[in-house]
Amino acid sequence: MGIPVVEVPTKPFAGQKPGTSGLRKRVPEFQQKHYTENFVQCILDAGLGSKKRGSQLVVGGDGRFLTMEAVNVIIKIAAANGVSRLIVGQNGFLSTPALSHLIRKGHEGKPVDGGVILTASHNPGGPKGDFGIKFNCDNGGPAPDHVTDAIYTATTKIDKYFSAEELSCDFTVPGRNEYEVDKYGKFVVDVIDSVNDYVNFMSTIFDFAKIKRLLTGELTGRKFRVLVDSMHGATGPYVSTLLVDHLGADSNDLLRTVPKPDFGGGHPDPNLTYAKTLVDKMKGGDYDLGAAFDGDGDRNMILGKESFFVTPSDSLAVIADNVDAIPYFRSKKVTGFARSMPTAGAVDLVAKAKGLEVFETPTGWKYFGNLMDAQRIALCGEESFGTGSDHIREKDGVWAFLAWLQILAERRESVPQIVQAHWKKYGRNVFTRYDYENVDAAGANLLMTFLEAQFPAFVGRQLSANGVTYKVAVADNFQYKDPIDGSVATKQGLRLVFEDGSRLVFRLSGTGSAGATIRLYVDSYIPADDAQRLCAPAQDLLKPLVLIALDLCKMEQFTNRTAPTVIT
Ligand code: VG1
Ligand code: CO
Repeated sequence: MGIPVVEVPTKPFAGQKPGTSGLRKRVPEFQQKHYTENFVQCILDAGLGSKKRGSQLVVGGDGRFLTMEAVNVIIKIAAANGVSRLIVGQNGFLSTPALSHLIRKGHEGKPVDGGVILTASHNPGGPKGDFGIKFNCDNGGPAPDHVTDAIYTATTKIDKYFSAEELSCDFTVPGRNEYEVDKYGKFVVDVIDSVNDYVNFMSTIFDFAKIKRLLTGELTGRKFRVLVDSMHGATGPYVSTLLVDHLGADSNDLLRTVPKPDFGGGHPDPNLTYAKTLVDKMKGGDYDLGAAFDGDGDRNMILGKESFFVTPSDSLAVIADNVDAIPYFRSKKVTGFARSMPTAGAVDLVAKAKGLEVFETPTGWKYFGNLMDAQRIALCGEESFGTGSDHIREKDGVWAFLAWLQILAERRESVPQIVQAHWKKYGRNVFTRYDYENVDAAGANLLMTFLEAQFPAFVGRQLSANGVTYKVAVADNFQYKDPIDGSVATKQGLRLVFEDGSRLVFRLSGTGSAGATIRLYVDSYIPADDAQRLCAPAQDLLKPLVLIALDLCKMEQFTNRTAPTVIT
């Protein structure tokens, strides 16, 4: 007699619709009876389909509040649905990039069919914070729209889930756990070390010896100091092992490396607002490179000496321009790059110069997956502090930081020198994003409708502020046709493209858990030969387009907000 499979009657919950990156809600919502169970059952049914029985899945997350409970639910439901094996990070802990890698790597010679990631990424955690569940497919990437749509449809119809209620698994200790489950037979939970595989993988992508020589001073005769802020999120253990054990950095230069269920009360979002501690410490000038990462470890912020801020759009373009510095890229054919639509167009200019393809995709990493699988792109990024390559199918904060270290070891120039040289070569895409968080959803929708209605009349119009004039070349609601499978994503953001390549984008967030968030993206292009303005403060250069944008959308009238919640 094995562990019994129990059929539990349930009812659908409204709103279990995955957004830009999984289902994200406040913790109390997930704590409702059957809420998490329902969603997990739907992931297994609709996400795996006919592959469900006998499948192998990786499970883990950023360690936020509710992680342990959710892992327990997943183990019991997986066992009762005929899943054959779960590979679970110790304590349910895995960064998003590490999890993506584990899916792709396979397990003991057998392919892995997908993974469940427990995170709300950069959203705050704790009993009143956010929790999230995301399904990734067998390529290691976030499920594409047709899969998340199917999961959502299942959540609207569910009337029962299956659970091996009596199964109890201690996933705080690495090792194999075997069970006999009624109906399905053997069920295995392999609890694995959360850090080793990822660290080993990084050592095959980068030249650790050379990075170590940079950090210790052997390369240049001067110690190169880094300052890293893990914001009590998932990257702490990875960064400690990599930097201290492998690359010779000083452990005192690693901040907030202990993962906490509530991120120490902070907002684990690596930008100039929420990673202020790092920004302030970098201002002193003692450190050459600073980096911060988000809750689940897929985002990164890069700072140079004295807090010189590298915009994520520039970071992507600089890495693209220097792919040859990174052993992984040298060992393969780099065929193209991609960026999400709101991301500034800096990488496009690099692709053009190198004669490579460049793709513009909707917001969200899931849209890069097909392009990577088809080997059309090797590197991609988003303005929202996401950078990554086809080594996995998620963005990867620690990877981006190591990429910068490798480039710095190769070029032996400072971060500002490298970025400014880049502008002098390609021109500069000055970028900012204004977020209006938690605004009234009706007002936000009205703003978008109001703006879109005017679009047909915009083309050819000249818009001016502070003595600068921009002429509208394109005004549309962005639509993307995936060149690999032909699927179409519509209504991905309102976009105004100007004749000089500058752009304005208006979009509603798909990751919030309450109200609506309006994002305004501003990308202002300064040509390389405009020596006077090229290296001027970003704020000054962006001012005219920001004023134009706020006026066009009547931000204050529709939202009652005179200023954004966050500027990045
Ligand atoms: C935001 C970002 C988007 C990113 C997504 C997930 O989405 O804008 O670029 O892919 O978060 O990032 P939205 O819909 O709120 O604008 V993470 O680090 O939360 O997995
Ligand atoms: Co994240």
